[in-house]
Amino acid sequence: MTDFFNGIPRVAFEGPATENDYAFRHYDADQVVLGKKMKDHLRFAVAYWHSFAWPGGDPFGGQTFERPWFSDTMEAAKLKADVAFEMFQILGAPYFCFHDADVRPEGATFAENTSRLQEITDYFQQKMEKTGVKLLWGTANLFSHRRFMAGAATNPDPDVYAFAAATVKTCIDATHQLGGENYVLWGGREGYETLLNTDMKRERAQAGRFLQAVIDYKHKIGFKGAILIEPKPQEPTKHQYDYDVATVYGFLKDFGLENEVKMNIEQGHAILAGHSFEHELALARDLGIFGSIDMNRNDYQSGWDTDQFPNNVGEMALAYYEILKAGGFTTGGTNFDAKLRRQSLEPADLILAHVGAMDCCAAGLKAAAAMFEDGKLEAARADRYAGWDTARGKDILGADLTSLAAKVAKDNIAPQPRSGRQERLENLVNRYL
Ligand code: XUL
Ligand code: CO
Repeated sequence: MTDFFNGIPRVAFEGPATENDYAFRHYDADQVVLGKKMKDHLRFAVAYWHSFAWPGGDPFGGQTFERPWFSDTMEAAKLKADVAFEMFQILGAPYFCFHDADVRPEGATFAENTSRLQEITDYFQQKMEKTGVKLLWGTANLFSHRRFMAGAATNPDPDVYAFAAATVKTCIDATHQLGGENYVLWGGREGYETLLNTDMKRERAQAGRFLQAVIDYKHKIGFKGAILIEPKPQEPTKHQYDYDVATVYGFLKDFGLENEVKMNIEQGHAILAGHSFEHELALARDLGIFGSIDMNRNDYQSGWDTDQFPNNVGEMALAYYEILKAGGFTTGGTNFDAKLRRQSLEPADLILAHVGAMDCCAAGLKAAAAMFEDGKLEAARADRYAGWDTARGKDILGADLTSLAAKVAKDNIAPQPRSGRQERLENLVNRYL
């Protein structure tokens, strides 16, 4: 045991009336909701990078957090792992997620990066066996190091593509060894700063080839997890190719990968793309590519990817509603891609941020489940489209323009507008919160 979380108890469910900060008011892991335990609906994961590797910097100032593992040695990386697994257990979080660069210090060469990642992977494996904590997904950090400043797969330099591909191979290997249930690709630098120096056609083709190579490798080694792309429109680049769910779907179709890849959808990224979270979730579901979520929230005023812990239950209820409609998670889960504010210095802040986030997710899930079970929202939606389920509606959809013109003239069709009933539906949704 380290002494980092000294005095902090394991967090348990105590119900809404409790005064205890270190307790869940809504998240009761074993409570059955819609025939499934809450923990199996939500499948919570802690993001290693924000909680254990992020130093608290912003564009105007550097490190604010002081952590005993902030140094470049393997010893420090192991201390970080010790503390991380202590936190997973305090929270009862069943999963975690990591990038290679969060868990091992950067080596001088690719070979050194690989051996360090292997050493930490073995260390994780022992801890996972001991604690029962599992890996939701692994990923490669192809955006922090300066070699990736002009992109990884989409770099103008083939050697960077090669380095990125080699790195992804090692990260899929690590994920596979640890029984990871997914592997994520977030292309933070796969985009451009200025079109003036960018050959978009070439870069897009490189990204497509890279993804095909990832899929080939997954099948070659028998990795059974899902490959997930995480869309984001911009930041750090001015424009990112994986802009949003719709854009990525077009890209997947283009490269014949729509049945091989699913989406990891992040709340804050949806907002940056000018969508709601539920829009991205619903679209991915409808396209058959829904995979997993990065749960967080963006500040609605700043326009940055602020990666705050989620706390808007109303929004979260709508998100989980779409997930329930998708049939729930299969390999995916709820990863808290969220970081403390830089003034939140205490170890307790890390725990309490997750406690609140897990509780809000549980409250959102319960509201979503009630809404789902009640069926009133779906009934109203179905009623709005009822005309399309009639023989007349089906005939209209099948007809060509000439016959429709003849029909409208002959039958003197004069459509009568109907209310969309938005406020009525908003009132209905609020009743479940
Ligand atoms: C960046 C982001 C990443 C991915 C994993 O905005 O969300 O942390 O989740 O690379
Ligand atoms: Co994310």
